[in-house]
Amino acid sequence: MAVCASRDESQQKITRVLTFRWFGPGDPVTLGKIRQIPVVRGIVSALFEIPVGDVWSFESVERLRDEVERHDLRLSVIESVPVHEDIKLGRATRDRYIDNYCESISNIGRARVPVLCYNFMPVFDWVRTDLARALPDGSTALAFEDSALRQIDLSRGTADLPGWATRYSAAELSKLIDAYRSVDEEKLWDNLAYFLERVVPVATAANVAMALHPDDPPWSVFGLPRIITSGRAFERVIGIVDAEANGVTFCAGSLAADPANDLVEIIRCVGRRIHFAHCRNIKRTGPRAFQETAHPSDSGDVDMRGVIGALREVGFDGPIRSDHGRMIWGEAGQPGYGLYDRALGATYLHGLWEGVGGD
Ligand code: DNO
Repeated sequence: MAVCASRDESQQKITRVLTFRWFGPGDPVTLGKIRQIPVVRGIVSALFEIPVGDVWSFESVERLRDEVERHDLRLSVIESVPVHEDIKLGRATRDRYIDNYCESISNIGRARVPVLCYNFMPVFDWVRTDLARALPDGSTALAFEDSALRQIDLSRGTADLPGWATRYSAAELSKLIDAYRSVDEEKLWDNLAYFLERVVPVATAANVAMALHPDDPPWSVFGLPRIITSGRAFERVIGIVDAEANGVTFCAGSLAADPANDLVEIIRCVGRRIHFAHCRNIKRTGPRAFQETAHPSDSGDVDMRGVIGALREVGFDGPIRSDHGRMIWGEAGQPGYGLYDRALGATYLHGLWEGVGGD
């Protein structure tokens, strides 16, 4: 890779902590249960009820933080404050939404939450074509196949789409997808740069580390542009605004879906601009096809020991979380976000970290 990130020692203080995603008071995986997982001390959460584009008030972030702290855990990461489509599309109305975003960042900083994870994927967040693929051991996992994605009929809106999608009606969705016809990859990069140039100084002042999540899967879906797909893309992001607060989320599973991505090399190159790590595993099952697996290296294509070793080597000291567990032991719940397999993943990741000499 051409340019490596400079190791700027003036990095703001983020503590390395093993974290767990919590979807708020309605999550059946309660804070009380999370507290019983050995080694997990941090929570990753968000205010899911706030409409995209609105300001997150200080009081609302503070309430979330206090609820987490009542369980003797700390709110380590906000994942995510979603970026309004008008910003990604570069519409004239974007400035208003960027101002709101800046205000949310300031409030998150004031509430002393050190990391903000976000993404810049047009229309859809992560996408899968199967939420319960049966694995040989009797568990189920999320899976993706490009050929199956092509069978999904978006003229029915997003109702049929498995995954993490904002619910759009058929009419809204077709208007939005049409609007992206004039936004190619370079235009999307321009719109990302416009956004970063405005939000990063605010994040720096608020002591919040911005952590851009890679696109999942890391290629175009439904003909929409996707740009955060590789180590090269990460380098380009951190070069847009050369400030410590402008960083990325290293998501092993998202990046590994493309066999061209060498995870260890990406970590070495991006270095201290990795502010947050999602450590999950996948197994590639064909071209543009994969299924998720248990976290250990021998379950899938991610060399998790190599990933953790490289994070340690570059001096990573941010939050880490296990991600997208399988459904095991008869657990029913939100696909990818049950308790058991993610908890197994967390203790495994902690063991690897200890094994490479981390504290
Ligand atoms: C999937 C997650 C993503 C992630 C967002 C970040 O489970 O990793 O939904 O939260 O893309 O904005």
